[in-house]
Amino acid sequence: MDPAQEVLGGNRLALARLLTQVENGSSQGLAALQVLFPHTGRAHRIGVTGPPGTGKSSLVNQLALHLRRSESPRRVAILAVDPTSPFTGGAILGDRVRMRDLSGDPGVFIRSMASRGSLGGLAAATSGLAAVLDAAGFDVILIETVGAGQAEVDIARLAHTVLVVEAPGLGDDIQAIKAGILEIADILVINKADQPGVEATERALLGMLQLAHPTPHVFPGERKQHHLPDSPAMQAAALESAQFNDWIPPVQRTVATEGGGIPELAAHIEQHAAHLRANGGWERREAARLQSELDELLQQALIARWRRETPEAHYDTVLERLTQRQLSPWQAVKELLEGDWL
Ligand SMILES: Nc1nc2c(ncn2[C@@H]2O[C@H](COP(=O)(O)OP(=O)(O)OP(=O)(O)O)[C@@H](O)[C@H]2O)c(=O)[nH]1
Ligand SMILES: [Mg+2]
Repeated sequence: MDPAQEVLGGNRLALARLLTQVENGSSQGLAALQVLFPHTGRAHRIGVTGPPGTGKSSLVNQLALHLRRSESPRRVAILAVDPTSPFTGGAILGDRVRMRDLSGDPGVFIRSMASRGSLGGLAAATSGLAAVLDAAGFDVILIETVGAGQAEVDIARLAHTVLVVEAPGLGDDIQAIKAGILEIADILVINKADQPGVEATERALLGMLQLAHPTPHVFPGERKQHHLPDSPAMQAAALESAQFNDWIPPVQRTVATEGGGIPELAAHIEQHAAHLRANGGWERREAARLQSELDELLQQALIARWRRETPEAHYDTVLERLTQRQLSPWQAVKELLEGDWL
C-alpha cells in the first residue's frame, strides 16, 4: 500500500518509517509529502524552546499527559529537535520520563530528530516532519528545541503558539535571555518554580515584558492582570477583551516534575489559540510560515540549479580573482550570474 495512504489510515509503523524518509529527504519521503500536504493545516503546533536543562522535555511530557487526560482527549505528537547535543543528560532524562508515562498510549506519538536532515536546514526538516504528523491526524504537535539561536527562532516560526521556558538562576540575569527568543514568546514559562530565585526570575521577565509591551494594564509584579480568572463568565469576558487587544504573553510558573501549574499553562495555550482564531492571527501565522518555507525551498532550488549549470572551474577562477582583490564580492556575484562563460 502507498505509504501516504497508510499514514492517513493511522498505521504507526508506516508513520515512523515515513518520518525517517522525510528526515533524510529521500525521494519516497518527498513523494509522500505531496500526497499528504492537502491533509495538513489542522493541528495546533506548539513550539517549546529555551535554554538547556530548563525542563522543556519534562514540561512537554506533562502537557501531553494533561491533554490526554482532559474531558475530550486530544491526539498528541511530540517532536524533539536536538541538533547540537543528542547526548545531554537532560534530553535522556526527559525521554525516560516520557517512556514511563506515555508509552503504550496510541493517542501519543513521540519522535526525536537528531540530524539536520537533508531537506535543507533544520527548520525545513522539522517542518516536513510536522506536516506528516499533522496529516496523520494529531490534534496537537509539541515541538521542543533547545537553545536561543537562530535555528530555534526559525523553528519557533513553525508554531502557532510559542512557549519560552526559563528556570530560576538562569533568568535573573537579563543578559541570559536573548532578546530574539523573548520576541517570539507567546507564553513565558518559569519552570522549576520549586527552586529558589523564582521571584527574581519572574521580576526580570515581567520587566522585560513591560519594556516590550508598554501598556498601562501591565505592571511588573501584577501577575493577576494576565491570569485567567476563575469563574467561567469572567474567563469569557477576559477572552472577549483579549480579542480586541494585542496578546500580552502571560508568565506562568510550573513545576514540571510534579505537574504543578500545568492546567494553568494548558489554559493559557488554549486562550492563545482562541485569540489567534478570533483575530485572524491563525491564518496570518499559517501564511507567514508557508511563505518562509516557500522562500527557503526556492532559494535552495535556485542555488542547486545554478551549481548544476555552472562549471566548477569557472567558480574557482572567480573565487581566485576575488581573493586576489581583482574582483569585489559584488562583481564576483555579477560575474558568476551574468558572465559570458555559458
Ligand atoms: N526541581 C525541579 N527539577 C526539574 C523540574 N523540571 C525538570 N526538572 C529536572 O531538570 C532536569 C532537566 O529536565 P529536562 O526536562 O530534561 O530539561 P530540558 O530543558 O528538556 O533539557 P535539554 O533538552 O537538555 O535542554 C531533569 O533532571 C528534570 O528532572 C522542576 O520543575 N523542578
Ligand atoms: Mg529536552
